Amino acid sequence: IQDPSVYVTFALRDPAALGLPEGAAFLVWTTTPWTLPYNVGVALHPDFEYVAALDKDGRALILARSLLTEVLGEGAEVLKSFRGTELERVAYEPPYTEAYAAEGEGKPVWMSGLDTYVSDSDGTGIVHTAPAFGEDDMRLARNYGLPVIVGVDAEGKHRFGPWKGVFFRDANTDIVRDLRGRGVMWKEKN
Ligand code: VAL
Repeated sequence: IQDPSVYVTFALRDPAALGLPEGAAFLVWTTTPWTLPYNVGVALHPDFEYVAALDKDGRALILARSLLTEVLGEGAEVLKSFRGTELERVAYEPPYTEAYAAEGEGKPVWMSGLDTYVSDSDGTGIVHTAPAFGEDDMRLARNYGLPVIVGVDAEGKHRFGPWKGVFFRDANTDIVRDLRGRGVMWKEKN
C-alpha cells in the first residue's frame, strides 16, 4: 500500500512576533496523514536556513530555503529568512486537539523544536511530530516536554475522534478529506 503524501499548513499563533503577516504558517510534509490527529510539535533543523515565502494565494509559508523552488515553484517572493535556531519554540495551531482533550492531560503547547535529524532531501525541512510513532519524534517530545499520546491501541486501531476503532492506515482517506475541510491541506500528491 502506498501512503498518500500531503503538505499541510500549521498557522503560527503569533506571526507578528516573527515579523510575519497574519495567516503565516509552517508548511509540513508527511506520508502518514493518519498520525496527524496525534501531532504535538514540528521539528526543524537548527542549522538550516528557512524562509517565509508567498504561495500563489499570497499566504506566507515557512519552509527550508533549499526546498523553496521545488515546493513553491520558481519566483516565489521571500519575505524573510531565518536560521533554524531562530524558529525554536514557535507556537502554532495544530490540525487536531481531540486526542489531548480526551486524555485529560491538559493542552500541549503545540510548538516547534530543533533536532539535527531533520533532512532537506524531500518534504519542507519541517517534520510533523507525533511522539508515539517514531524514535526521532519521541526524542523531540522528551527534549521539549511535549506530551505523548498513544493514539492507536494494541490492535492498531485509532483510540480517538471520528476514526475511533478504525485500523490505523485505513483512516488515511477520511483524515485527508477531513484536513481539506479544516482548510489546512495545502497540497496532495500520490
Ligand atoms: N514524523 C513522522 C512523519 O512525519 C511520523 C513518525 C509521525 O510521518
